[in-house]
Amino acid sequence: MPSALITGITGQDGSYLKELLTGKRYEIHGWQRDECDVTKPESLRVALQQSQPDEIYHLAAQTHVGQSVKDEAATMEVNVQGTINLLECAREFVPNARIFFASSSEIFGCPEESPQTEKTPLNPVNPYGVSKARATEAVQQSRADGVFAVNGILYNHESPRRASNFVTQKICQGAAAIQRGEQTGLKLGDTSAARDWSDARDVVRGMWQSLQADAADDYIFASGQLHTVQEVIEIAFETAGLEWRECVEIDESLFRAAEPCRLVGDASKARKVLGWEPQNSFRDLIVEMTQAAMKHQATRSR
Ligand code: G4F
Repeated sequence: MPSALITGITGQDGSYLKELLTGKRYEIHGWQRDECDVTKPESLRVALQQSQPDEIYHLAAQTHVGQSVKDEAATMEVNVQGTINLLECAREFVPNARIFFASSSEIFGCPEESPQTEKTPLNPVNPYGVSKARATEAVQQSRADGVFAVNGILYNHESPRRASNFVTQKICQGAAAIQRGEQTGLKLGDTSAARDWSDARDVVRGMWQSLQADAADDYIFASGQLHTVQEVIEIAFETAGLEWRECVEIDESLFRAAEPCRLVGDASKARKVLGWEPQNSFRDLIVEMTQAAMKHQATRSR
């Protein structure tokens, strides 16, 4: 029976990955922060020696871009030092383990080219992007030293399990709450912002596929399509049977000082080498998230 260790197992991606690997009959070891803290090497050493995983999926991170501006030091400690600690401990105590690192499109920031490929130069524009860029390079260094270490360069990926501080879920839950009369309006930042959104379940499948390949490498996981926050609003409010113009208010305090530019990914390498095939479309995903939010809120208020 293969074994896998997932850091950040309770998050959106970790919970889907746990389900995927359970279906493949893996023995799963999951860490939440109170069980093993990646910023503490001693805690890592004990946990790795006990679990002896064949595969490690390093998903734990400070993942909110806005929060990274407010608390840069904590973002760097968890995202950069935490990843370096994990790479070093794994090399020493489980040298044959295959390691997946959840990198981000934010490493490209304002890139020279669009769409981006695995060869596009890094140019992050916020502390979160800088932290993921440094950790991505640490993973590449580890690979050069002989470790089977993969960077999955993940563009935005969403699902009904997405936390509500990310814009798609904020909109879908907001529309559902307004429809039930529990909320009167929804305040948003820059609705012209565009992202390359995928379904988290498609991305998680790619994580697993990347560790089954013959050799370790870097892979972009993205839809290759840009959509705006405004499009998310229109699909979600239409699904909830509401007129968005009567509900959405722009709040300039929610605008970000530094936005990345045209982050859209070319996933042809993952498609070709790993046979990765995303299954869900942007529209279907937003409809599903809105319907799930309506169902959840109805159950809660019963
Ligand atoms: O949903 P977001 O907060 O996601 P963001 O910043 O793109 O980051 C996510 O994707 C990255 C790439 O995969 C990950 F690395 C990262 O960990 C995270 O998963 O914001 C999306 C866009 C931004 O342009 C933001 O300015 O939506 C805009 N936006 C407009 N109004 C808002 C809001 N974002 C949030 N969170 N809340 C708003 O009210």
